[in-house]
Formats: sequence, structure tokens, C-alpha cells
Amino acid sequence: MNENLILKAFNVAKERYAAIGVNVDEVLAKLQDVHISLHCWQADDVAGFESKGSLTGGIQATGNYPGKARTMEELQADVLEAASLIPGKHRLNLHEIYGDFGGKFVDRDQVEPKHFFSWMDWAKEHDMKLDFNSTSFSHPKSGNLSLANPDKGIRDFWIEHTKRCRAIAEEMGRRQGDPCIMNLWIHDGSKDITVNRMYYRALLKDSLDQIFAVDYKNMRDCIESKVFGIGLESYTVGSNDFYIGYAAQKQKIVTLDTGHFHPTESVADKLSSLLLFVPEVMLHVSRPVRWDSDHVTIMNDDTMDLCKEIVRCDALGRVHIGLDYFDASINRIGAYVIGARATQKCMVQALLEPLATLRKYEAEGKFFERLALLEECKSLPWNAVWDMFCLKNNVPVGESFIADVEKYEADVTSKR
Ligand code: RNT
Ligand code: ZN
Repeated sequence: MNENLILKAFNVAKERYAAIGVNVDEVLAKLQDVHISLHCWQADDVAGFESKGSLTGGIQATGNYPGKARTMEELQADVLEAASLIPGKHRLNLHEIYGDFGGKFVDRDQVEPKHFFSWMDWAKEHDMKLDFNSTSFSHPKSGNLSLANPDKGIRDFWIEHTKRCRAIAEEMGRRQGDPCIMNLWIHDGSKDITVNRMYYRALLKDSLDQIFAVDYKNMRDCIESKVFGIGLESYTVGSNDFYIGYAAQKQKIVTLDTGHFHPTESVADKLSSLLLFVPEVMLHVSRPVRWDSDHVTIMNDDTMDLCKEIVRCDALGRVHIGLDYFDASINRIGAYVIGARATQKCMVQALLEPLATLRKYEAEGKFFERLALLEECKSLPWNAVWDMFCLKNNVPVGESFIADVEKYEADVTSKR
């Protein structure tokens, strides 16, 4: 890409934005500070390194594109390749089943920080901070109920697992000098009409109380709801209401997965309510197509609205942004790059909004003016600012990353 052309376009954009009161250099600095948590599970269709069993728990990766990561080394290489094509510094979000188990079977109630020491060393070497997730799915004891299971043995097993995961997250956070955000999502639910709905929820509440009994300094808990899972369509124990109530009462972080709500519900609109009652929000930015299908995130209205709301709520410091999708039908490294860059493209447009003027119009009841300016913003040269951001961060500008992904495929993933 011709550097001069990018600079020229950027300077024109800078003037256009200055005319509406937006300082583009400040926007670039803010964007630099947005660190996306890349989900390790896009690289291998949520398989992990624990066993060769299939994916369960109401989630499904569809497609069989060749070249998925089969080992920790392959996954690390893929993540680094993806990160080299995404501008800025980003985090890596690990699930428990991605531990370094040294070829042995380590059951979920036996997992320890030592199983993640090599990840921590690797992350440090690559200046990448880690986030973490407990894993309730793809295990013989998963069934339909884990933390909400009336069988004490099974429930205790998952309580122990989740406690241990918090200890691992604490160690990650301590070593990296930055809180490790640990997400708790469980698949618990049932396929058909359920008559003891409150009972399972009471069990889950009690499990969470036990799990969160220890206070940690270097990790933070977030809890993720869902509307339904495949095969568990009629009832989800950890519903939105359940976790919002719990998080508000116990001051936990709420995770909003953009695929976990009714199709016409605006996830963006939830931020300004939640942030009045819970300390922080974690996002799983995804793309549901008709259901929680976990398609690759793109620059669409949903993602755009979400980013705009973060900025409009002045909440960049209180919202953690992670990705959560797993498309097994296309090049998986490309999937990371598309989703992360799309999220950043939405964020740059959010940051470029002439908010002071828009707010003034609103306060004065000038609603035609507000709508007109919002519409005009859509066609301002935000892409020149985005290109400049890529250039400054030494990553491919525009579509030129396609060739890089293809080259990595030819040299590496196609040989797997
Ligand atoms: C599932 C949840 C959850 C998972 C990951 C793998 O519906 O979105 O976040 O995608 O834990
Ligand atoms: Zn999610």
C-alpha cells in the first residue's frame, strides 16, 4: 500500500474531523489503548488439549476447513500470526481445557496453576496478557447440569473445578501485573418444560457463593448468561436475569455475549443500565445468524452500536472487550483477523463521533440536527483514520492482510 497516499488521506480526514470538533490524534491514542481479548478457541473449534472427545454443552462449531491447531505450539503460532495482522496490543483468552497437561489426562477437579505456567511464560515473552475461563462442557460429568446439579458429587466436582480456575486466574494476574479476567459460563439447562426452575437456580446461586468465597486481588470474576443452548432449548439456569441479579448483589462483572439474547434485543442498550449497578462489563463480541451461531464478527450495526455505547457512556475503562465466535468453515487465522479488525473499525467510528455537538443538540431538543449529524458521520472519512492506525502499528493496511493469511496457510496450516 502506498504510504504517501495513506498519509495524504489521513491529513484530509484530520481536517474534516477538526471541522466538526473531533481531534483525530486523540482518537488514535484512545484506540491504541483498546486491548481486545482474543479467544483461543477460534484456532481449533473449541477442542482444547484435554481429550479427543467431542464438543458438548449446547454449543457447536460447524465446518471442517483444514488446518486447525492440534497442539499448544500450533495454537500459539496461529495466535501470533493473527496478532501480527491486528493493529495494537491484544490479550489472549484461554479456556481451562487448553492447559499444558504434558500428554497426561488431568481431570477438571485436579487442574492447577502449574498447568498454565508455560502459557504464562509464553504470554510474557510475547507481551500478551491472559484472561481465563472455567470449562463446564465436553466432559463426561457435563451432562445437562454442572454447577446446578442436584447430585452433590457432580456439583461439588464442578465447584472444585471453578475454584481451581480462579486460583489459576489469580496466578496469571499476579504474574502479568494486570488483572486476569475470568469468565464463568456454564451450559446448564434443559431441553423440555422444566418444573423445578427455581430449585436449579438456587443450587447455582449456592455454588457461586461457595466458588466466590475466596477474595483475590489479581483476578476478576465475570458471569455470562445465555438465552438457550442446542438441546437445552426450554430452560437455561444461568439466564440474564439470574446473573444480573447476582452481579448487582455481589458486585461481579457481567459478561454480555452478543449472541445470547433475543434477536431483536439491543445488547448495546444494556450497557448504560448495567454500568449503574455493576462495576464493569465484559463483552463477548460475536455474530449470531438466526441463533447463537458464533459467526465471525463483522462491522455491522450491532457491533457499531455496541462500540458507540461504550464511548457514549464514557466507559472505555469499565468495559473489557473480548471476541467469542468459532467458525470452522473458513481459514481460522483469517477469522481472528476479520473479527478483531471489524471490532476496531467500529471502535474508531465510535471514537470519531462529534459527541459534544450531538449531546448539545439533544439537550436543546434539536432532534433533526442530531439525526442529520449522525447520518453525515457515517460517510466521513473514518477509513483514512483506520488505515493510519494500521500503518502506525506496522500491520497490513486494508485488504493486503489477505495475502499474509494465504501465505501462512500455504506455508503452515495446509501442511497439518
Ligand atoms: C457459549 C458462551 C461461551 C463460550 C466459550 C467457549 O455460548 O458464549 O462464552 O462460547 O466459553
Ligand atoms: Zn460467550
